[in-house]
Amino acid sequence: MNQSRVILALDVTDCGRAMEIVSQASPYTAFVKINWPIVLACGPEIITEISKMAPVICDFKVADIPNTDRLIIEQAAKRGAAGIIVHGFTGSDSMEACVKTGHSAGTKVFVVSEMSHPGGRQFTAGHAEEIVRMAAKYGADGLIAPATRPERLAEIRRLAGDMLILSPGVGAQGGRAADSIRAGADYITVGRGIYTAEKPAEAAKNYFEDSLAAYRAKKNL
Ligand code: OMP
Repeated sequence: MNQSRVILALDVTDCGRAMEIVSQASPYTAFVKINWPIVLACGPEIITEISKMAPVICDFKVADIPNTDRLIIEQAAKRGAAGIIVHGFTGSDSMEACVKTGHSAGTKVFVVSEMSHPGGRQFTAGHAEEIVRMAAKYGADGLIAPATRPERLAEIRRLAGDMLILSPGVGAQGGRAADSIRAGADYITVGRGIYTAEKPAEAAKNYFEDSLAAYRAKKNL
């Protein structure tokens, strides 16, 4: 992995174009995050294909009973996922199953705390603190917290201790790279801001530079 603080959200359904963007942007990205659109368009082999070029986070927002969570995470890990994103609202037994399965399969587990879109205020915001505490209790590797609300991101950071924070909402949703890192994110997640840009590599480089400068300043590096 390089020193990048950028996660590329590859929500692209043209498989050839997706691989092109990964190869152009990979010098500037720490992880490639894939979600259902690309998996449904290109098949689950895409997890393995992209893993050859960059570590892949499977953003499957796993949210089920413990047994189903376990089966999903095992399959993603088998395909090469370095990380998986799960929901926390499913409760402690599901959380425990996700973390246990992920760790025994060698996959990091990231838990959604508060979502970045306006609707994220409606239900997730009111339970984010409880979800953060539960994720910490069961040993999750990190959290997802909104770049669109730096004040909420800062509050989640305060409760998160050493857990990683991955922060979506930079670019198309209005969040800013440096603000998110300063508020407490370890990584920013950027989709449309990179893959719809005329020059994705250039866009990725800009996010790379802004986030890394803010990260170094925050860590006194
Ligand atoms: P853009 O809005 O195009 O930059 O994409 C953001 C990416 O982050 C998408 O893949 C979303 O599914 C994901 N995301 C959010 O936007 N908000 C959240 O609260 C959580 C996620 C996520 O889990 O990554």
